[in-house]
Amino acid sequence: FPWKAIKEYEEILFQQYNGIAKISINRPHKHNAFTPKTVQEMSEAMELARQDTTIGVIILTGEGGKAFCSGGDQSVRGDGGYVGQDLVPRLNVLDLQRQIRTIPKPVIAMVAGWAIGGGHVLHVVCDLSIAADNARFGQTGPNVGSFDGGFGASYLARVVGQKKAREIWYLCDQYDAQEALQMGLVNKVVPLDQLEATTISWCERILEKSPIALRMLKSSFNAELDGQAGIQELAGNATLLYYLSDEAKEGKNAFLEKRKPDFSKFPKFP
Ligand code: 1HA
Repeated sequence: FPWKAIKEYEEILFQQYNGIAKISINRPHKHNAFTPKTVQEMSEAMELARQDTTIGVIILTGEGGKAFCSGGDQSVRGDGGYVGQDLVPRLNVLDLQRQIRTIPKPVIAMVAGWAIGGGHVLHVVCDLSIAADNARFGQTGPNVGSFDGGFGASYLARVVGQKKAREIWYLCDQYDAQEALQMGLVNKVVPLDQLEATTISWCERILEKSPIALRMLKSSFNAELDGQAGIQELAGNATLLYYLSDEAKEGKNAFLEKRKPDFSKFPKFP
């Protein structure tokens, strides 16, 4: 596919093709483990994809075909988090997880090879996951001295159920693509050489749909789980729709024209 670079980064690729943005971790020598810089670059790319009104869907993936992401780079793990060039320890992947969930466009994880640890959680929080037949899924926290008790626990349990989520974390087993499909952890499994074509075809089908309907649905799925923050998202979309109406425009116009608003012609729906 003729991907075009949107912006150059050091640890990720950020490209677009026909309304699809692709954010790809580019550290295949480490199975695409992330550093604070990788995450900071992904965060910026996600925000650019959000602001770009020509982008309707985002693919999250890893380069090389052997790994989606193997979690935090353990070689830069310091006291209190993962350490970058500024020597400050960070757990900034948690902010990226929230961005993935709140961006009002579908995010699809395109998983080849390892999706492990904090890398597994990244695919879990995506709207959809498409796996190659070589994909392997699992958490490692209790083996390597870590845990993700946020979306990594509670949202995983919403996806695969409490028993399975506890098994995944307590045993730290690795699951193949078919097992992942069976437990509802991924939407589809395809041969590795068809992974990108299938993912793009899903993106193209999504891009044919009503963007506001998709936006409302994403915030509706979130609202049920995310409490006040989830309701804020859903309500923000209600405000967006209201602003598009003549009724709301009457209020704004009256203010600017320094007159009393006349809402009398608008129906009081039953
Ligand atoms: O839990 C959190 C967080 C929780 C709360 C808030 C923030 C969080 C942020 C992050 C995380 C975490 O991600 S903790 C979990 C960290 N990740 C792991 O424990 C996975 C470590 N990797 C592995 O277990 C294995 O590499 C593997 C099962 C994915 C693949 O095994 P394989 O095929 O035998 O490959 P391997 O030889 O191990 O890896 C290839 C190269 O990649 C190795 O480098 P080399 O010896 O060739 O120089 C290996 O060291 C490197 N590598 C792989 N994963 C990581 C890594 N290097 C650093 N960090 C890694 N995560």
